[in-house]
Amino acid sequence: MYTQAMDTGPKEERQPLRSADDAALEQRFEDRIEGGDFIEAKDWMPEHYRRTLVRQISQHAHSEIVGMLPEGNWVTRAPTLKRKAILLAKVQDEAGHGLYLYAAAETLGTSRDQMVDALHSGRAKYSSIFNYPTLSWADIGVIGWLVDGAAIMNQVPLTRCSYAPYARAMVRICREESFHQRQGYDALLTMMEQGTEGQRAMVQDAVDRWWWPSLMMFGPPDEESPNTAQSMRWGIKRISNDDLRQKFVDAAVAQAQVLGVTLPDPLLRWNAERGHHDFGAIDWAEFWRVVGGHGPCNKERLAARVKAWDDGTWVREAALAHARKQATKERAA
Ligand code: FAQ
Repeated sequence: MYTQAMDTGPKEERQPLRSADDAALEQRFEDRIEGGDFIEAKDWMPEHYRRTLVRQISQHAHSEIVGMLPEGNWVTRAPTLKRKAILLAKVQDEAGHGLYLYAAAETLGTSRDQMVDALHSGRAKYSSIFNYPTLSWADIGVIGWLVDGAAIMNQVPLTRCSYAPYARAMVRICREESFHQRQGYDALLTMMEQGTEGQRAMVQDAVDRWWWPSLMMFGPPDEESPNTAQSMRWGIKRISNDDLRQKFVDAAVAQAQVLGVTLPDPLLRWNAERGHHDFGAIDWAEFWRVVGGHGPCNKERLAARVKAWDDGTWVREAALAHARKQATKERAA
């Protein structure tokens, strides 16, 4: 089940009696944030800020790791050696992103084991998008174009997140994500420009299935997003869910035209007054169903992660035994 948030304590910030020292520390923290300063791991921070970061960063890390599964499914069936090599590199990059992010979250005092346990026991969330199946090779291109495209839109502002270790991890991740997006778009362009009628239909079918879930990646509408206001005050999130979603839609329209695919939304049209595209209603009931554990692949994804963790026990044990042996040797030398 995937119904619970990261178990990092009660949602409401408890209000213990604050000493004058605490109040001064908090004021100084707020002033630093207000002044655009970045917070480092050893700096004082309010407990709620710490918990919010652990929640977001660990969920982000889990998303990268679970996100390897839908694409990993196609590594053995990539159509050419070149596409296989690119896909392998991409999936490995996602593993690396997960590791940077777990490391960033660990600087906040939560261990990797605790985070992994929260994922495996269903207490932690991961992105809704990875609970959808990859039915054809075109899905791999569309994941690069739309899913990585949405991820970049959301993650570039995180390179300016007020928590410096997260911001630093995001700089590297965003560089790699931009390669991911371009490889997906390139694979689709090849199919659309050089492919058969059947391949073009396959691309359109994949776009039809992934478009709306990609819009959901940005999270609930601002007025229904419990975390946005505070996260923006703290400079964790720099742009709201709805504003990022709108930027993504605006960018995708032109890219779809170049590709020659139709975005599956009859209400999608340019609004000159707003200077943005209007778009149809998102099925938020579907989003919450998927987040609540009832998407097409939730059970399969979690089972795959738990199995990978269990199968890797001997590797972790061997690495620890090796490290102990090395330490003993060094002490003896
Ligand atoms: N799926 O109040 P908000 C990728 C939850 S990485 C599931 O708006 P917040 C790379 C949210 O956690 C993709 N749950 O929350 C890749 C909260 O629940 P909680 C992941 C979602 O945190 C590509 C509740 O709803 N990216 O794609 C989702 O302020 C290809 C209320 O929401 C990140 O994690 C969702 N889509 O804003 C890998 C980026 N949306 O925790 C492989 C960093 C919301 O209170 C292949 N994260 N929820 O119980 C963020 O920017 C934010 O956390 C948001 C959500 C924007 C995702």
